Amino acid sequence: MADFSNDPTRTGFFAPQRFEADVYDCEVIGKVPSDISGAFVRVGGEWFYPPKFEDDAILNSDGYISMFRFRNGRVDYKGRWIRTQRFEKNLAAGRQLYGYYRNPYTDDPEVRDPARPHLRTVSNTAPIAHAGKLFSLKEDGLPHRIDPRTLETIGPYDFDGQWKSQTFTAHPKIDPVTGEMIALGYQATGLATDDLFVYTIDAAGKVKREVRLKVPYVSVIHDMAITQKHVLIPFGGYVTSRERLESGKIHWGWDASKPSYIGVLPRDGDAKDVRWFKGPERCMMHVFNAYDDGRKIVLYAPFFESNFFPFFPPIDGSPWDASKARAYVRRITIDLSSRADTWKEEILWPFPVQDLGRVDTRFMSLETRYGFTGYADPERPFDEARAGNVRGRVTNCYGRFDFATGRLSTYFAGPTHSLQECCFVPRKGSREEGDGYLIGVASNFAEMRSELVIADAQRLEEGDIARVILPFRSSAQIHGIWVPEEEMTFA
Ligand code: V55
Ligand code: FE
Repeated sequence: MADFSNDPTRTGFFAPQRFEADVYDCEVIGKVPSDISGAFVRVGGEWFYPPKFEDDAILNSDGYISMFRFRNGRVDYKGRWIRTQRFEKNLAAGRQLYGYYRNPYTDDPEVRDPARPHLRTVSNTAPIAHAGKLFSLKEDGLPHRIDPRTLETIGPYDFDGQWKSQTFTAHPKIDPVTGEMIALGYQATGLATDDLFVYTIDAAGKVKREVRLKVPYVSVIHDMAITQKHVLIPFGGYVTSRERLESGKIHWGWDASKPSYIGVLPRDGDAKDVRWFKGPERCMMHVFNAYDDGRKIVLYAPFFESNFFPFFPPIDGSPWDASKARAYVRRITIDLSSRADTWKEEILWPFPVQDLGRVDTRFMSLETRYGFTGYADPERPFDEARAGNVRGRVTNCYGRFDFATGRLSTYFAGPTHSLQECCFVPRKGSREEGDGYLIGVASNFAEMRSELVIADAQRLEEGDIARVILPFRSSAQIHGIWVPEEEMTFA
């Protein structure tokens, strides 16, 4: 048997609990503002059965969707497994049939199907709500439709046959002006293929445009950004190939010699219009937002210096370097009037942050002033005596990073808490950027339970207005979204 005793994803706070949950009218410390109405929907992963390989990636764990449903100052919690084909097959077999992260060659013979790798998705990365439908997403497969009231899985969705890529990004972007959803699928025609399909889906949920591109090299294209005029496609460093996968390795390796890229595609353009801008070694996972500024594009993103993921090892056999697995808030400026194929990059704050950056999504694709993300403040030490179960990195603060002035406002969760990705909730009736609440789930290591914290996004220093208590450790979130009340009524 593999020894999992030191693995923070299988022991301690994030040890799998395997159950589905309903908690009605959760216990609250403080008072939940009655003007918050809708749901905080979260997707993450948990091992239902242990992985086949002890060095597998936590990114390969089974999808789990949960929500905090806000109504009239009360909150209900619900959590459900995402019933992918893979989940059902494992459950029927009573064991883990699937091998390494995105390597179908390592699956048990009865489910091995390298020609259709998308069928083994765990759908564990992010939710999105668009055109009256709720989905869970992972970049190696199709969206899974979810019933927003029950969180039951309806099944994979291909937009009435109009979505032709095998895969769909975990980070589509919704244009608040047009209501369109811009999304991409990479490795669109199969394992390790260099096909990238970019789609515009109209406000009614119909595919309106498709552009088929080739990538400079096959890599993780985890996130994307949109402006009013452009689609941005950042990636870098990770590599794979058919040969790598056939040899039984985990999907990605890190190649420090590879440049990073940002593809810029006009939203009304074709494949011939894409420009690939090139930069230094970078691990480009998540973005805050981007916008057009005349002939320039400004992108705010918390990119890492180098490989963030220890389980995707360097291909040259060198050890993973924790000191470079650090994300900084960056401003990237791309000058479209220049013939140069590179960008300008500034680090705006000198300390590392969580790379799970959020903005007020009413301003997605438009000029934004505020980015929100977690970070570790070393001035506020962790209480090791009371929180002995902590492993790995601690994120004790949420920051509001003011890109215009360089000011940082901070919410501190306490000396025994670590924070997951935050989410911005607009205040009812407000139109001003950043007017609303900042919410997110904290791991309380002292009590071994999860707590949803709610703070005023314009008064983070004042601490939380309310904490919603779960009497257990919540399944780990990767990403979450705010779904306003109006959108919770759909089927
Ligand atoms: C990420 C997460 C994934 C994945 C690839 O955070 C990249 C980045 C949870 O799954 O499959
Ligand atoms: Fe992500």
